[in-house]
Formats: sequence, C-alpha cells, structure tokens
Amino acid sequence: MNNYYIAMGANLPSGKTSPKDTLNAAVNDLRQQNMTIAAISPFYSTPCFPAGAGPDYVNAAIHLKCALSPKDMLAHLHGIEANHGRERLERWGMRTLDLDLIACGDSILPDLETFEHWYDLPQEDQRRAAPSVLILPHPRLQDRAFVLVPLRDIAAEWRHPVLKLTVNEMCNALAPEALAEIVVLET
Ligand code: A4P
Ligand code: MG
Repeated sequence: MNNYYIAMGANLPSGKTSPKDTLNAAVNDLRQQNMTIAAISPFYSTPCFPAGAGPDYVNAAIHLKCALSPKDMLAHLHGIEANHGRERLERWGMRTLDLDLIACGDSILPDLETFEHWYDLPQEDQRRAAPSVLILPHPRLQDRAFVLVPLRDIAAEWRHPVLKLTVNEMCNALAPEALAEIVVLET
C-alpha cells in the first residue's frame, strides 16, 4: 500500500461550481474509487502565486492510501482534473482544479539526479519548463506556504527523503509573512 500526499488547489469556478465546491467534489471522486482517505486538511484561502496573476486560491492537502503506482496515480488525478473542467492553457495559469502529487512515502522519482535537476532549476526557468516525467517529491514543495501549511495539518512529521527535513521544519523555514497569508476558510 502506498502513502500518497496530494496538494489540491483551485482559483476559478468550474461552470457554476465554486473553487471550494470543486475541491469537495474532487475529494468525493477520490473517496469513491477504492482509495482510503487517511486524512484531509482544512481548506485554506491563499493569495495567488505569482502575486497578482489571478484570484485567490482554495488549497488543501490529502493523505491517500492506495495500491496504484505513482504513474497510475498521477494519471488518475489528471482524469479527475479533466472531469472538473481543467484546461492546461499556461503553466502556473489559473485553474478550476489542480491535483499535484507531493510525495509517495519516501520515494525519489525517477531518480536522485533528475530530482536534483528540477530542484535546482533557476527561478526564471521554473515558469517556462514543465517536467514530462513524474518528479517526486514535488520539486517546489519546500518553497510554498500554500502547500506546506495544509500538509502540516496531516503530515507534520513526514520527512523529505532528499532534504531530510520534516514538513514542520520546512514550514518553520518560510518567512512568517508568507505563512500569515494562508488562512483557514470559513465553512
Ligand atoms: N509532473 C511532474 N512531477 C509532478 C508531480 N509531482 N505532481 C508533471 C504533478 N505533476 C507533476 O503539471 C505539469 C506537468 O508536470 C504534468 O504534465 C506532470 O506530468 P500540470 O499540473 O500540468 O501544470 P501546472 O499545474 O501548471 O504545473 P504545476 O507544477 O502543478 O504548477 P504548480 O507549480 O503547482 O503551480 N497559487 C496558490 N496560492 N495556490 C496554488 O495552488 N498553484 C499553482 C500551480 C500556481 N499558483 C498557485 C497555486
Ligand atoms: Mg499541477
């Protein structure tokens, strides 16, 4: 059984469905497909990154247990994104639903060298280049308060297999201003 951590995000309505309701619907989709939801974080309102590039996001994190391989899991997540109106127009563009694989236990995929290439990618190239293979852990997770704060709720002690830091420690390494911008959504 694999332990998956998944980051969910949305900042555009899908038809008449709000980003928050799209996230709820995606959770239901996952629940129905023989996956065990071990934990789910609260939903958070987060400012769009890059700043000013669109409406605020709703973000959350989920811990799933299932037997699918990482590649099949990503394909499965892409299927759910497509069902909720996701179109891939531009990298880091606005979206009705984004489901990113953050980690699968302590797997490093496809190998340490490829992980390090994407991890070390200069900022100006990050926006232009998207990997064609699955990279795990997600190479930007340590930079992003909108990923780490929800992840801390469900996996504070998960340890990054390359950086050797826990989610708690990665959170504490972020600027306090960045953490303060991530606020729990009123339900
Ligand atoms: N890919 C490789 N590794 C992974 C992985 N671990 N998880 C490949 C998911 N996908 C992975 O992803 C591009 C390609 O990366 C895929 O074909 C996949 O095979 P994508 O989902 O098609 O494109 P994307 O969503 O634009 O890229 P990515 O990397 O998911 O974008 P980011 O970096 O997640 O940025 N601001 C706030 N506040 N909250 C957000 O959630 N999200 C983004 C998206 C921008 N700003 C945001 C948020
Ligand atoms: Mg994505």
